[in-house]
Amino acid sequence: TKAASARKAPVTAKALQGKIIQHLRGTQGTYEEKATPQAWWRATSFAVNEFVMAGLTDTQKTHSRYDTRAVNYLSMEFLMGRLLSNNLHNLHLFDVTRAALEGLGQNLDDLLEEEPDMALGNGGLGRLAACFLDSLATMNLPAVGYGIHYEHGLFEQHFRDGRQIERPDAWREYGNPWEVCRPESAQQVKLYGYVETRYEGATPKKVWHAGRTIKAVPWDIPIVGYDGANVNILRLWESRATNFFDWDVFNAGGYVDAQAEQAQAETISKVLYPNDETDAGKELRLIQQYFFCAASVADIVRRYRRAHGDDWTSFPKLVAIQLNDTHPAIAIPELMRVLIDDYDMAWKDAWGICQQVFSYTNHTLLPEALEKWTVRLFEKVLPRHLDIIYDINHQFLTQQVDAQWPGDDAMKQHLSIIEEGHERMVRMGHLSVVGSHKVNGVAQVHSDLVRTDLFPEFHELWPEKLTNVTNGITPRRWLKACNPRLAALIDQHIDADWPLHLDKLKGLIAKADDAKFQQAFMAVKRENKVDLVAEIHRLTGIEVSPDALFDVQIKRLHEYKRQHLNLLHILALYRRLLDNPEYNMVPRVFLFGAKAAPGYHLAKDIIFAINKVAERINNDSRIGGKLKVVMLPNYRVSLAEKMIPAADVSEQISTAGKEASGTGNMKLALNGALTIGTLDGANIEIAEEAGADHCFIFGLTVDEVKALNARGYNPYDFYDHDEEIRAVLDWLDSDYFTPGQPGALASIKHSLLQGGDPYKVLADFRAYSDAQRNVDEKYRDGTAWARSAIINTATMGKFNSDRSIQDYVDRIWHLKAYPRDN
Ligand code: 26Y
Repeated sequence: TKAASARKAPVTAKALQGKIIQHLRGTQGTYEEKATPQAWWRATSFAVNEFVMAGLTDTQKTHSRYDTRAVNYLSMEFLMGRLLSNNLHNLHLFDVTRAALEGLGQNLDDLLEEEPDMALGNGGLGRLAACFLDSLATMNLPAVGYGIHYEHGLFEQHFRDGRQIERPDAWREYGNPWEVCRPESAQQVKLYGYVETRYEGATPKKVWHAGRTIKAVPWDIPIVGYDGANVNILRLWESRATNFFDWDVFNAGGYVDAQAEQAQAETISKVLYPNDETDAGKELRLIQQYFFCAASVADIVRRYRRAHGDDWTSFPKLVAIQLNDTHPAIAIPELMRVLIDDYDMAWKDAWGICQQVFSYTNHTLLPEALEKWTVRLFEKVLPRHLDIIYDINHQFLTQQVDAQWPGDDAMKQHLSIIEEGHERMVRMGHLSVVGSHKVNGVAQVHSDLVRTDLFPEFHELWPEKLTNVTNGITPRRWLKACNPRLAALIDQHIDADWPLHLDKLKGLIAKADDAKFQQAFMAVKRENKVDLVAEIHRLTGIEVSPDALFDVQIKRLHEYKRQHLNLLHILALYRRLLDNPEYNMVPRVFLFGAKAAPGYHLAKDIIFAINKVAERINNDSRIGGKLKVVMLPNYRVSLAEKMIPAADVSEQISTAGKEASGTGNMKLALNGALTIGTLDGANIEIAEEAGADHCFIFGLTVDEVKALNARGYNPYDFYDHDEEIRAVLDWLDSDYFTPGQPGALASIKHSLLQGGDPYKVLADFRAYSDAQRNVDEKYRDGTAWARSAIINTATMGKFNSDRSIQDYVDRIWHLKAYPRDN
């Protein structure tokens, strides 16, 4: 026991100091007395990189020696966050690096803050991809992540007079020590143009004459597994102008035009689209999708052919491709195109390969997030792929659908990949289901709804295809690295290899009633709160007390996630306190972190409202500091790592049926926060694991929401009959929170009344308020709270992303682990 933490670092502090100094002088061109914290961070990262690269080389040799089957995880988003701390922990270099730096007069914690977040994702979907890469490497599974090397990740959020302002994120303005450019593996990607049909042999041949060719240059980021495991790669494609197409223009005096072409080509990987869940159907986004899918498919085919040449029989045995939502669905017709057009494979054989290779993860049921592209746009950008999609659709409708439902034209229309209407559309979800052998949802209730509500006919047609893989999170980043105090306490009581076998946390259940352990556990929580108090003050100037209950809602801003339900309840508390200064409540700090999509006006208004309400409440001396509200700016992975260890309460209050899974809910519970939540997404499974006594479940269930919709929901029923609801909504509409600007917050009330309250905020308000009363009461009983907090940490083993990955391996990928030879 305690083996992992006792494991010796692969280097002494002294030797490491030498490496850091060498990089400071040799690669940074500076020296100890002059170096900035940035330069120290870089030098340290380069020193660590020597160990990373050694692991990478060993792993790659192993994979090629055994000709391993691998999964290729295609995702538009990888929300990696910072890498130094993670890599130090996974390599068991953290303590020795701290010591080495101390000897050089540097503090590791300070240097870690120098690293910009790698924010190449919006939220849950992107962070899930990052957690999965950590697990795949840790489990020694051959895997490559494929994505886009965005020059600008998710925007930086500032507040100006309480309103969200976006600034571009410049994560690699000064280069990034973790990435390696691989120009030798660059690919060409074609776009636009037209398709010619050549009648030469027995079957007519289609030839795509592209209008443009773009170069895709790969940047590799090593993904370090935990505890001496493999080092896999995340390969991110950057778009460049091809260096041969513009010489004619150039030589004819078109130097400036040639630059314009270059700028256009480089636009493709310029910026991450900041929308999650609302598909705007923009041409550039389709081009981004195709760009990285085409480059990735070409790379996968190149790797295969290096070992197998033109013998395709092993291809489906060695290649699995996972589609992270429908965003990379264009990879399906792209692989068809490559096999048929470039390698002369028969249609049937190519299709057989595709269906064995692809699988698709669905992350949402929200209709506005289901991707559709107009046929017109497809025809313009990807004419050959449109042909192929028509062929796929024709085969599917005339063979499979007609066999199952003979002569049923309504069913054909319903299941067709092409949606008929005044503008014809390509349905990417349908394409993904038809082209994959497995389709999974991301939590049990979500997968059930995928089967019953989203794709019921597909489920009838292929009863084995739709399945569930409940999401998970990596305990290395989300407990060991972000909460070192709790990790150290856990190490004292159970085997130190819990970061690999998270079920071992169950060993803490026996300590849940132990007064000394309770005390130690809550002392850790309090120290984490003290750290966060300082950070809150640094970021906002607001002073809060670590003795208050810390109530945390951190996630993208969305109506369905209902930050405004939380806000209405805060207003109710404030009103109760003003009505009765003796109103009995535990002092509470409500903490928010959330970015709104720049074009999502109501979401931005909710941020504005939270900030304005916070301003008024935080400066109201009448309520004796019992209530504080703070929205921290620029919520991102590195800020989550500071907030989660300090949370007492985890707000997971989406309308039932709307949050596919949630993963923040898992991180917070793992760090000892108690969930207040609806029976939605993974909350259901969290409550099952922790036990109902250790969570605060409230509100309408999925079935009750459906029934309410069926009989007709009228939010005025609640506005008219619940005095408190009416009072807080009217209050928001006054100028109390925005002096001199009455109506500045009117859009919220408007959406909840005239707008019909699509997310049932008012219907759930009373139940939520009652559940919050229970939170308050439990917190007064320190022992009961400590017990529940411990039980939450102890029972979250299921939500290890290693378990999710094992489920993918067993049900979908069928991979074998290959520990590296060294
Ligand atoms: C189509 C485009 C606008 C789009 C871009 C990003 C659509 C959706 C997204 C991102 C979706 C997302 O992050 N979904 C979340 O995935 C998590 C991981 O499975 C879930 O836990 C979470 O419930 C879900 O909202």
